[in-house]
Amino acid sequence: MAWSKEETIGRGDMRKIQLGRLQKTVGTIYGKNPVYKKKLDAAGVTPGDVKSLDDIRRLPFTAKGEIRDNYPFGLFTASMEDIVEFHATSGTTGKMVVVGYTRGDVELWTEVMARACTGAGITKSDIVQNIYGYGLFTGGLGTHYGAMRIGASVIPMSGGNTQRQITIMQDFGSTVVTSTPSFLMHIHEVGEQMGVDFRKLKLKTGLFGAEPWSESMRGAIEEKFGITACDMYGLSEIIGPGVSFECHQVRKGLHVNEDYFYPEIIHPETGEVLPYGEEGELVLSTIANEGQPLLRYRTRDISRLDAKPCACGRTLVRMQRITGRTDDMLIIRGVNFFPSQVESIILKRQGVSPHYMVVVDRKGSMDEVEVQVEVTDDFMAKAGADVLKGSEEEILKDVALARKKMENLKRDIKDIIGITVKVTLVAPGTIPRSEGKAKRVDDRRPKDR
Ligand code: DLL
Repeated sequence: MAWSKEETIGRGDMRKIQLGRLQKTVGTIYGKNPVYKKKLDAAGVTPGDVKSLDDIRRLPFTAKGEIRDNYPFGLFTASMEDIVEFHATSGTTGKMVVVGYTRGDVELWTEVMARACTGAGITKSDIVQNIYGYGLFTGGLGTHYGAMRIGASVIPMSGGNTQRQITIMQDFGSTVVTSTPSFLMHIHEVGEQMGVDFRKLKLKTGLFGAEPWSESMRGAIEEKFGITACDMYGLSEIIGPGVSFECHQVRKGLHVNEDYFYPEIIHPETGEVLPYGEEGELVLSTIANEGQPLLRYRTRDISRLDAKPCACGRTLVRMQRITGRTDDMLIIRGVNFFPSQVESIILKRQGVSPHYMVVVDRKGSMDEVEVQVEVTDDFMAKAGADVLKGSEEEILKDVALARKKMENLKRDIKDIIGITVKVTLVAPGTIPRSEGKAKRVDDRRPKDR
């Protein structure tokens, strides 16, 4: 599909669009939502104060807790007559975060998701197997709307049903998969046991997101499936998937649909706005949403912005792939530790699979970390065969090799992340698989810390 003109306009023109939309959004919110009005009054700002884009810094941040505190519809600005769809995220604590969409919001969402699909190189000739969950989660429907808009044929699979996913891939000749990276890896694992060679299927492209994943995971997916894997980012509070997307030509950073979502990077502790290029917490303002616009929403996601035009021709600001979340960050003996960092370390080593779990516990007053990593089927089969053969020499060799793997991983983690952890190798299939977002941390420390 042809690109939207906003994807390639000059920075000055983009800023004009953004300012006009921001002013309108602040005016609407102030006029229509009493909770927001009170908040803006308390901060001493009125809509008239937003005269330039830099004035956005005068507006207060919005935190996830505020949406929860006003559960379910307290931050809506549109009336229920105009709301046509709901989505929600459950999260791990407290009430759900609910989002309401007007017809205009669904149109906007469809547009940004069509951009993401086109960016990934998907066309109307493609058959898209959409493995994101349909329901309150935004992944399924958002991807569905965008892929349909560009004229692709969408298979609304939703998550789960691993074997059936494989059958459909084979029988329908899916050319695109849209999924969380972890679930696609699980599909691969099950398929391998069934003797499926995914590289021989018609798949050529994948659109991945909804959880942190690394460049090494991209490499592993591309190699195992013989596809080009593109990243896509979003969150329910802002719209769902489609906030930003990678282009298949360059794949260096995700193009932010900034004519709809205005991005800033702040220092997570001080709230100070950081210049482009510096890493910090991503803050997004919706500047065209109608149902529940959010000003300066703190995503907790860590990224960096880059305004240099991309070689693909798009001029949209790019955000670097998400490296972690400020609230996922574990502080272990004073060192900041993002569990997702473990993934690329594991993927660089042979004989272990990218299924891992970070277990944190407290022994006395010390926090201790155990990284459980699965060995591959091949490694397991060889060791098992040696045990059956009763060949003492071979068994000892296997044990030595396993010990070396643990030592190597432990050293890599110490070198790259800076903390000493215990590495345990576990049998294939031991770490629980997820059909949606993967759970990588098991924090067993007492809650009253
Ligand atoms: O995960 C929306 C989505 C669906 C995005 C499908 C991409 C694909 P939530 O369930 O509200 O929405 O979760 C949002 O997931 O704040 C990030 O922490 C994380 N996340 C989403 N996309 C990525 C990504 C959807 N590409 C939260 N890389 C966000 C890393 C991601 N983390």
